[in-house]
Amino acid sequence: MNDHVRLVIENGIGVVTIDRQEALNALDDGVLAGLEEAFLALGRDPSVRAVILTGAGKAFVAGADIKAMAAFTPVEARAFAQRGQRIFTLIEDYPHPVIAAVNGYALGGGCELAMTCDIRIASEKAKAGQPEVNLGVLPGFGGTQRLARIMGRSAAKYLLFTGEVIGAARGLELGLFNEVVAPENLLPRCMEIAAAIAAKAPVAVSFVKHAVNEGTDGPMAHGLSLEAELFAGTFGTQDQKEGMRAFIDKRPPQFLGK
Ligand code: CO8
Repeated sequence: MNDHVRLVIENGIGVVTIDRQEALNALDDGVLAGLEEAFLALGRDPSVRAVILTGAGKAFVAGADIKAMAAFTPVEARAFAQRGQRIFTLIEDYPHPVIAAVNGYALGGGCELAMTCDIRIASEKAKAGQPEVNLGVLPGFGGTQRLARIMGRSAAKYLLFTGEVIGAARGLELGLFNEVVAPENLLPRCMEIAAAIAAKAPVAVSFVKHAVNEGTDGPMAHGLSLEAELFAGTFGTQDQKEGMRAFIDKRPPQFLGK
C-alpha cells in the first residue's frame, strides 16, 4: 500500500501488516494513509472473506506518533483525531470480519486500532493499555468509547484513569482478547480462524457483523427489527438455498457469496 503498510490477499484472506518498526509501528500520517488505502483496496476485492491486521516486529502499534503530535495546536489535534476516527470507522465497518493479531505492544492508538477489529487474538507477549493520561491527553481514536463497550464502563475507566498497561492474561480476563496463544502460533491461529470464517456463507457472516455493530448500541427493539430484516435478506441469496439443501442432502455446502 505504502512504505509502512503491506497488504497480501490469498485464498480469500487479506493480511494487513503495519511495518514502521523504527517507531514501534506508531501511527503517523503515512501509516494512517496506508491503513486507509489497504481497507479501501480490500473493499474493492470481492474475493476477500476475512482480514487479519497485525504489526511487524515487537509491537502491534505503540500508539499514535507522540513526536508528530507534540507540537499540535488544538485545531491540528482535532483534525488528527477526526482523521484517525474516520479511518478506524472504515476498518470497523469493513463488511467482513477483521481479526487483530496482537503480537506485542498495543498502546494508546494501537489498542484503539485493535478495538476496531471484530476479534482480537493476542500473543503471550502482547501488552495493551490506554496510557494517554501519562502524556497529558486522553484517547482520541475512539478509546473511551470502544474500551467501555468491550469491557464495560467500570473496567474501562480503571484502565483509562490509571494508564495501566496490562499483559495478555489480564486482557483475556477483561474480554479485550478472545484468546491468547504462544507467539509462534499467533499468525497460524489467526489464519485458522480466518479460514474457518471464510468457509461460511459470506453474506450471512457479513450480515452478522452488521447486526451486532449496528444493532447493539441502541434499543433492543431496533436491534431485533434490524436482525429480522437481515434474516429475511438471506432468503434472497443462493447461499441460503445451498446451505439448507446441503443439510438436507447430508453433504457439505458450497457457498458462492451471493
Ligand atoms: N510515538 C512515537 N515514537 C514512538 C512511540 C510512539 N507512540 N512509541 C515508541 N516510539 C519510538 C521511540 O521513541 C523509540 O524511538 P528512538 O529509537 O528514535 O528513540 C523507538 O520507538 C523504540 O521505542 P523505545 O526505545 O521506547 O522501546 P522500549 O522497548 O524501551 O519501550 C514502549 C517500548 C514501552 C512501548 C515505549 O516505546 C513507550 O512507552 N511508547 C509510547 C507508548 C504510548 O504512550 N502510547 C500512546 C501514545 S498517545 C496515543 O496513542 C493517543 C491516540 C489518540 C490520538 C488522537 C490524536 C489527537
